[in-house]
Order: sequence, then structure tokens, then C-alpha cells
Amino acid sequence: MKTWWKEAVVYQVYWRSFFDTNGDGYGDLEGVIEKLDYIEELGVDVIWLNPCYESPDFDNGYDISDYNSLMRKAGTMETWERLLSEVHKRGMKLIMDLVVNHTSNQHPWFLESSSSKDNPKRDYYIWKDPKNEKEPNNWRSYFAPSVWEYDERTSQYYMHSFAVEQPDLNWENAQVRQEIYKMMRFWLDKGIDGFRLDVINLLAKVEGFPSVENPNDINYLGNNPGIHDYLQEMNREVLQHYDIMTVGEIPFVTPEDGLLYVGEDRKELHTLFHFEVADDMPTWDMTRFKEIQARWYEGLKGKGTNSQFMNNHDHTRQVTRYGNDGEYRIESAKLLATMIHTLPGIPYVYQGEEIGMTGVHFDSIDDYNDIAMRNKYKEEVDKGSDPQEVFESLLMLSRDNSRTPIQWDDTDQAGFTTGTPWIKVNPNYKDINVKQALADPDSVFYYYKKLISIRKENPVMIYGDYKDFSEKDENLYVYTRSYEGITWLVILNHSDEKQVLSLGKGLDVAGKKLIIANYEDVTGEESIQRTALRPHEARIYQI
Ligand code: TEU
Ligand code: CA
Repeated sequence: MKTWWKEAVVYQVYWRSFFDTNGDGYGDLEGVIEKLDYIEELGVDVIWLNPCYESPDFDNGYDISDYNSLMRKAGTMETWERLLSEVHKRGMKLIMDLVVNHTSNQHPWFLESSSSKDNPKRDYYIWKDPKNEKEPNNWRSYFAPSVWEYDERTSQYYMHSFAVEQPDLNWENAQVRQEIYKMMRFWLDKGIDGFRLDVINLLAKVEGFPSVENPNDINYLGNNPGIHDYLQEMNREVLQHYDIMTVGEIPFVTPEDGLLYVGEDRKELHTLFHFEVADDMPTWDMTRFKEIQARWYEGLKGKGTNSQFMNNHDHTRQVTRYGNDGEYRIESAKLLATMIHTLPGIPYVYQGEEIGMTGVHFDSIDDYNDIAMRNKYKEEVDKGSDPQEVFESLLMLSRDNSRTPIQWDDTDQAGFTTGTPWIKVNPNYKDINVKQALADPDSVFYYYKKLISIRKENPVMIYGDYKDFSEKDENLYVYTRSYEGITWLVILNHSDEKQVLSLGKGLDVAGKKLIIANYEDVTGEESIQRTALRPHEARIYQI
């Protein structure tokens, strides 16, 4: 079935790092409004806005203390409403980040819940008695050694899958669920176009809360019995009544499990982020990547829709982590884009990716803000590890790699703010910035723009069958997408060396139409039955 959201390209706006209009060092919604023409120019359809609700901001807005009002740093409700209408005016859509596995510990619900054992909201969160004077079980949290935090006032522990400041809601409680549904309607009735649902598969917890054999492999936090009842209820009560797009953040899933969330007959969610790449593939691994793509393609084929992304606000920028951010930065950024936009699934562009922004290496832990990194650093140093070694081991995957401000131009602070930015600007902003990209017709930006625009005229990019012709190759990735008699051949050399390509029968491109290429001298008439592809070279032909 064809739908608007299957055909969309989504642009993720991490607003605090986007553009600051009042000099306080934080990007803000006014800044997003000011730069909407830039986003529109890229040609994307949907904007995913990271959380901008009232929050003490321990985890950059993922710790919400009031779902119905705006974080002061972001702006006012009036600004937000203007943002929505300006997005719509430009023919784009806006999806909001829905964080309902947990709230902030400053949320009035938690303040009440923690005040006494017989408070009517006690059951809004997950409270347990100590076991042998210790934690109720050995579960590890994403951002802390234990999911349990002891609260002296009532001599019980509460559960937090993330930081201590992010207590998990108790989804078993029907009143909690109704409160959440009401809040979702509040935003939907304002006219938003959908939700990105934060760690949505964590809502249901393992019954009985048993200790596990290997607490470090935290997959027991997700995909537990009951989760699909919650999502089907959410769909019935809220989602199905609106023409929206929903994308679930769903760690630890196989395609079989994934289909239970996004199967078109399931009435749960439209699409998902699985993390077989971003969480489980630390550095580039071509054959593994192909294996993941093939398995997900087969698993969801004709039944559900995948998403394609290699970075976001939690994961190091793709050109640094999975590509080449040095000599071949531009070619590599374009190759990765070619891949993401031609593999089956909805493509996501994380702000700054479209100009090939890179990760960072700051000098000291004090330059970092990421609560995941800081907590892990403290945990390891407290255990007695060498601080410098711990620091260095955390650099590559620090979430701040992707959170540095957008580099607008080569002026002070990359033109992001007139004040002091909440996190340092990447020092390479003099070379890599939006102003430069917009002035150069061969920039990464215009390559993205072209890829996105050809998607609009070519349903083969969206609905085409996928076939890999290069399964075992460590460097080359050669695949086709086919739809209604049209076949596109995608050829990628994901390596720093020349690679000899030999195309099998039926794949010759002689005289065939070149759709796009990331080396300027490729024009499309040549036969490349056997040819050498240059480092990070990417081409698409219609054959
Ligand atoms: O992320 C979930 C999370 O823990 C990710 O860091 C993880 O790498 C992966 O994406 C899922 O396995 C979400 C938000 O994106 C993140 O910013 C928040 O800190 C977190 O939830 C808690 O709300
Ligand atoms: Ca600001």
C-alpha cells in the first residue's frame, strides 16, 4: 500500500544545536523557524524535532517534567505554534519526540509518587522493596550500574532504565496509560503530523523482575510480554484517529520481532529504528552490513516498512564512524548518502550530515556534556581505572560527537550563536560550514538535494525490490532496486583504495542512463563491465 509517510525523507532537528537567536548559547525554536528555508531547500518532507518540553535537562530534554509546556531554552508555546504553522506553510510536516518510558524525577507525578507509600500516584512508577538489604535485582541501566535507586523517605527502590533522574513509568497502571494518551491527543490536536517514540519497546517489564545471568547485556529491558497490548491500545485509543506517521525507537530487535511492531496488519506503529548497525556495529563492516540489510529486507518485505539511518543525536556522525572524514570526506559523505537513500526504508538525515559534518575530539571530560559518557566515566574511574585511559576509550562513541552546533559559516562560533555555546563548536568549522556548501555546486549539500529530489520522481527508490550482487565483497556494494519494469543499479566502493569492479551478466551499464555519481567526470555513456572504481566512488544507473 502506498502512503505519504513511506515516501517521506525525514530531517532530524536537534534544536539545541541548530541555531541560537537570543545569544544564550542554546539553539531555540525561533532559530529553527529562521532556518526553515534552508531545510526546505534540501527538499525533505518531514522534520523530527527532538524533545522540547519542560525539563530540568539532565538528558537534553529526554527527562520531561511537564509534557504540556515548552522548555524555556526552546521557546514558548507561541513560538512552537508558529514553528508548526511555518513548517506546514512550506508543505512540510512535523513529528514530535514522544518520551513515555520515563519522566523526569522533577515531574509532579514523581514528586507525588515518591512522597509516601500511600500516595494515590505511588503506582505511577515502579517501586520495590529491597532484597536482602540490596537492590531488588541485578539489572543494569543504560546510564548507571543499576536500574534501581534507593529512596530513603519510603525505604524502597524505584526503577530507572536510564539515568537516576529518569524514573520509569509503570505502564501496568491503566491511569498512567490514560494520562499519556490524553497528552498525546493534546499535541495531535494542535495539528502535528506524528511521533518518534523514544525507546518504545521498553514499556513492558519482565514479570516478577527476576535477576538475570548476564546483567551487562541489557536486552532484557525491552520487548517483553505485554508490550504489544500497550501499543495496540495506544493505536486504538489515539494513533488511528489521526493521519500521522509513527516511528518507534526499538533497540534489541530481530526482523521477526520488528514485524510485530510495524507489520501493516498489526495496528501498532508505521516504522522503526532497529539498532543492528548503530548500536551493534562499532566500526564499518561491509559484509556484516550487507547481511543486516538482507535479513531486514526479507523480514519486512511486503509487510512492514524499515528506516535507514547511520547516525542521530546518540550516535557518532556517520562520515567519522563509518566513512572517511579525512582525505575523502566529501566523496565518503556522498557515498553514505547514496546508500542510505537507495536501501529499502525511509531515509533519515541528521542535521549537519548534509554538509558532511564530522565527530569531535575535545581535550577533557569537562568539555563533554553527554550524561551517558559522564556517568560511564565516573563509574569506571570510581572503580580505579586510569582516568585518561577511560576518557580516551569513551571518545569515539560519545554522543556529543553528533551534538556540536551546526556550522553555519566561518565566523566566530561558526555563526551558531553570539554567546557561548552550550557545547564547543567543532574546530573544523572554517572549512566545513553551510555557507561554503551553499556556494559550491559540487558540495555534499547539493548531492543530498539531488538524491532527495530524484526520490520524488522515481518510485523505484521507495518501492523497488532489493537484490545484492556483492554479498561477500569487503569493499564494493553492488545492488539493484526494481519496480514496475524499471531497474536501478547502485555501485559503491566503500574503501580508501581503487577496487576492480566486474559486473555480472545483465548488469552492464553501457549506454544506460546515469542517475547520479559522486565523481564529476562520470557522465554515463561508458561501459563498465570491468572497471576500477576510485576511493569512495558511488554511482547509480538505470539499466
Ligand atoms: O535513546 C535510547 C538509547 O539509549 C540510545 O542511546 C541507544 O544507543 C540506542 O539508540 C537504543 O539502543 C533514547 C534517546 O534517543 C536518547 O537521547 C535518550 O538519552 C534515551 O532514549 C533516554 O530517553
Ligand atoms: Ca537560544
